[in-house]
Amino acid sequence: MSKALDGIKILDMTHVQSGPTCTQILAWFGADVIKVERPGAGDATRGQLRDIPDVDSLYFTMLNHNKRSITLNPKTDTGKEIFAKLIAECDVMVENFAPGAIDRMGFPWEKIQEINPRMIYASIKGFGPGPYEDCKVYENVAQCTGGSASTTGEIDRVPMVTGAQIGDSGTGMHLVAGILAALVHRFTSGKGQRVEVAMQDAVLNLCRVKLRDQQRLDYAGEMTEYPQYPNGKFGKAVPRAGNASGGGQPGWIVKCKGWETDPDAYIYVITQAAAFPAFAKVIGHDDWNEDPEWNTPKARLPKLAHMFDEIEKWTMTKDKFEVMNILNPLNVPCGPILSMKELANDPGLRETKTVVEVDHPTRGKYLTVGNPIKLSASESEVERSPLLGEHTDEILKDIVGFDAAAIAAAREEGAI
Ligand code: CAO
Repeated sequence: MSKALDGIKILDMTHVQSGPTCTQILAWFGADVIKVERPGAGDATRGQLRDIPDVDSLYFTMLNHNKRSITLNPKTDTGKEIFAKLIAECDVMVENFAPGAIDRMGFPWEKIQEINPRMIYASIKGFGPGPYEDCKVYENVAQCTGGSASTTGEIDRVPMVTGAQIGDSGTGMHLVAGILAALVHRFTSGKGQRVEVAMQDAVLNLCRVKLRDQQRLDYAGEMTEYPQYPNGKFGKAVPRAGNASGGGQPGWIVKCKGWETDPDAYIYVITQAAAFPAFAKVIGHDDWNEDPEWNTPKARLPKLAHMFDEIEKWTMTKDKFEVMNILNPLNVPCGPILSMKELANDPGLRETKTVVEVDHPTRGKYLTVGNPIKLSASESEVERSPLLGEHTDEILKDIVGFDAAAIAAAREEGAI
């Protein structure tokens, strides 16, 4: 089966998480991703959070599948020559170094365009143009500056970062969309272009509903579906709302049987209006269906805390999967809190290759998340991440046109 991005070459100057997430997706779609790494060191994540001494970390392997690795120092003379040739031969260059790092290597955008006018040059930075444009940024900085931390957490408690890597992986996914749009545009324009995503912007985009709520709050001074209504206080900014659904249908996390000992014995339930009568009946509150104090969404709004307490009395009599099995046929949207342990062993996720086992020459077998984007005519097979510089010689021969003597000289110079 051919792959969607067969024939597309990516010059991958990414490191850590945000950029590698982007290029890994492109590799899964079939692009030839050439990961450029500093000679002797490589991507810093190869050595971070290591579980096995001297073996590439899971941090690295799980973000760099299906890529080739070349060691190259573009700051040396021969390194510059090789890098220029790679720019000439590739379709897309992706980087997420600190602001100005690629310019300092001697390759500003103007020079890249001169070498290859069809090049799509995609970058991730922490912030867009403005007072913070030179700052270095990691995941949680982006979550804090993009509106996520301010709106996440328990009511009246400290701001919270979330475990989902919306700053890094979220930005990487935005960059994928920009690169694919630029590739399509190149078919008609014949020209490359710059694609830039700031981590702050990507997080804010993912928090778009909270900017919606800010304007609703500015207008009305309160928001009736937030847990602060009607007894708590609203300030000037969108407050943290615990586990409130954030949408037009009230939801909350409630305890299930076993919660005393199992930290994940909980379920999220949403009291969607259309399914409420059946939901009320199954939890033993058929009386709510006749009572005007309960039988409309508006009437229920000031009593959501009490309503979820009553729901919880019922969910605590069943385990989270029993609750799901009872509520699903009633069209009540709900989701058990699944731990990483449960997800790792979920047969359905293995079946769809969303969770896959990969074999690695120095670490052995490990689990990873496969491509979550399923294309019917371009299936993704997850291949192990490359060892540092594993493909240096083959790339220099096949793409750069170096012979064995030139490769040996480049190695002697410290360029590769
Ligand atoms: N050969 C030689 N030098 C290389 C090289 C190579 N193959 N690859 C990178 N380098 C050099 C860079 O040129 C840079 O040198 P100068 O500062 O002298 O120009 C140097 O390595 C360090 O790069 P850096 O400043 O990007 O790395 P850092 O560890 O200090 O910062 C990070 C890391 C992530 C904070 C920063 O890269 C950044 O802000 N990136 C943009 C935002 C981003 O993507 N953040 C998410 C990271 S994932 O959590």
